[in-house]
Amino acid sequence: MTETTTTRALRRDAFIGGRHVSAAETFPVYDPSTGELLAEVARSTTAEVDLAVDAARKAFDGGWKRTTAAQRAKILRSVADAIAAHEEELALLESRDTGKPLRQARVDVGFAVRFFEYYASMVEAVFGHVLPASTDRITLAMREPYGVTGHIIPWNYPIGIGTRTIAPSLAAGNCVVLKPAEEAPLSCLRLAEIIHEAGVPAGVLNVVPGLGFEAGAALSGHPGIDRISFTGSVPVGIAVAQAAALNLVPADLELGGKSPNLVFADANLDLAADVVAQSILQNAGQTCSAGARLLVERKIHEEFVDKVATRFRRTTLGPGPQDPGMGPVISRKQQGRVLDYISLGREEGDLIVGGGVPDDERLAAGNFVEPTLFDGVPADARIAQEEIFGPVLTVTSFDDTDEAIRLANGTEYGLVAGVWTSHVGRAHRLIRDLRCGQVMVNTFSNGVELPFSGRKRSGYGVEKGWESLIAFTQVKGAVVMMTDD
Ligand code: TXE
Repeated sequence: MTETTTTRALRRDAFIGGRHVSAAETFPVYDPSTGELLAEVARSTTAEVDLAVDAARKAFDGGWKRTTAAQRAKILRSVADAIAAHEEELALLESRDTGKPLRQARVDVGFAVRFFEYYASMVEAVFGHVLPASTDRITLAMREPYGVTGHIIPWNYPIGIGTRTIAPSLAAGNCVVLKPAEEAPLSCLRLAEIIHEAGVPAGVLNVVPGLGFEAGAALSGHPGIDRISFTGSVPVGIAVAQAAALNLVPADLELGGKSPNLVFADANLDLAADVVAQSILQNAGQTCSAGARLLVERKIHEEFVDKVATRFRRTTLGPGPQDPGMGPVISRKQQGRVLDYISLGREEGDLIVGGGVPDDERLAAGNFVEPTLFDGVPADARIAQEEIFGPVLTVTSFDDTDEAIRLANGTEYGLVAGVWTSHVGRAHRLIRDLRCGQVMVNTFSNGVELPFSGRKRSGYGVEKGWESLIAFTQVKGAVVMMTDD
C-alpha cells in the first residue's frame, strides 16, 4: 500500500485521513449505458480498512468529539453549500456511473444537500434530560456520539443513500468510514473530497472503495467500529449483522422490498397511473422502495391496467446522461437476473408490455431491459413475491379492502405501500393495517423528514428524520451528589 496525494484520470484511490490512498490492486468500473470502462478504482482490503478506521478514531479523539453542536452545524451547512455548488458535476458523474437519467441524478444531489442542511438545523436541538429522581443529587440522561460508524451502501443511489446516513452520523458527532458499492463508487469518492474541502477535518469522513467480501466484510467485522449502517440485499444484511454482533456492535439494516400500490375505484386514476408507472420505472426499478406490485380493485382492473400500460409503452430508453425516460440496469449480471425473472413471468402471468431487451442496435452494449408489465399474476407467484430489482410490474386484482390488505401484507417484505383512494376512513384503516414502515396516500413520494424503516425482512433500524439522528447517539446516565462535604 502506498500513499499518494493526486489522482490520475480514470484512476481513483481511497480517501483516508484527508488523503488519497492507493491499494495494491484496482477493480474496474463500467458505464452501464455503454459498457465502456469508466475508471480503475483502488481495491481496498483489510489494510486500507484498518487505516481508515484508525484515521477515523484519531479524528474523533483528536477533536471532532469535542466540537459543539453549533460548530458541527456550521460545518455541515458549508458542506450543503459545497455539494450544491457541484450539483451538475456530481449529477453527471452519478448518471454515468449508475446509468440513471440525469434529472434523477440531480434530484439525488438535491437530497444530499438537504440531508446536510436538515441535520445541521436539527443537531442543536438534541438534548438530554434532568430526571426527577432525588432532591439531593442531580440525575442526568445525556446524549453522546458512538465514536466511529461504518456505512456500507449499494449502487442504486450512491449519493442519496450515502449522505442519508453519513449526514446524521457526522451531525451527531461521529467519525465515518464509508464503503460504496463496487459497481458505482465514483460519486462517493468525489463527495469525500468536496466534503473535506468544505471544512470537515481530515479523518472525520473516510471512503474505502472495494469489493463486498473484502472491504465490506473487513468493515462490518472491524472491532474498531462502534455502529454499522447497511443498505443492500437480505443475505448480506444478515452477514453484516452477524459480523457486527460478534463485536457487540449495533447494526441498522435497510434491506429489500416488494412494495405494493393499492388502487381503489374511487381514486384519481390518471394521477395514480402516472405515479404507479413512475414508482417502478424510476431508476429502472432498482429502488428498495419501488412500487413493484400493483394491486387493483377488480371493477377498474382493465381500465387502470390500460392506463399504466400506455405509460410503460411511451417510456423512452437511453444512456443516463442523455436524460431518457429510463436508463439501463446497473450491470450485465443484474440484467441477466431481471431477464431470468421475466422468463419466469411468462409462465406465471400474462405479458402485456415489454418482456426483454430493447430491439435497438444503439443500446446493445448497455444493460437495458424494457419496461415490463405482467397482468393476472397470482399472489403467490415468484414474480409477485421476490424482489426483482428491475423495471417489472406485476398486477393482481382484489374485490374489497380486506383482500387488498391481505395481498399487500402477503410477502416477506414490509418497506412501503402506496394507497390510492378518496375515502378518508379507508385510507386511515390502511395506514393502521399495512405491515410496513411507510404508507403514502395518493402519492408515492417521501422526503428527508420522514423516518424510513422496514418490517419483516426489509430490515430494522431507522434512517432519515429526527429518529436517525438520535439513533447515531447513545445515552449516558450521570448522577452528581449536591453536597460540598
Ligand atoms: O447487493 P449486495 P447486490 C437487492 C436487490 C439486488 C440484490 C443484489 O434485489 O438485485 O440485492 O444486489 C456490500 N460483507 N438490493 O449484490 O451484495 C457490497 O459491496 C459486507 C436491494 O449488489 O447486498 C455493496 O457495497 N458487505 C438494496 C453492498 O454490500 C458486503 C440495494 C450491497 O451489495 C458483502 C442493493 C459482505 N460479505 C441490492 N457482500 C436496497 N435495499 O436498496 C457485499 N457487500
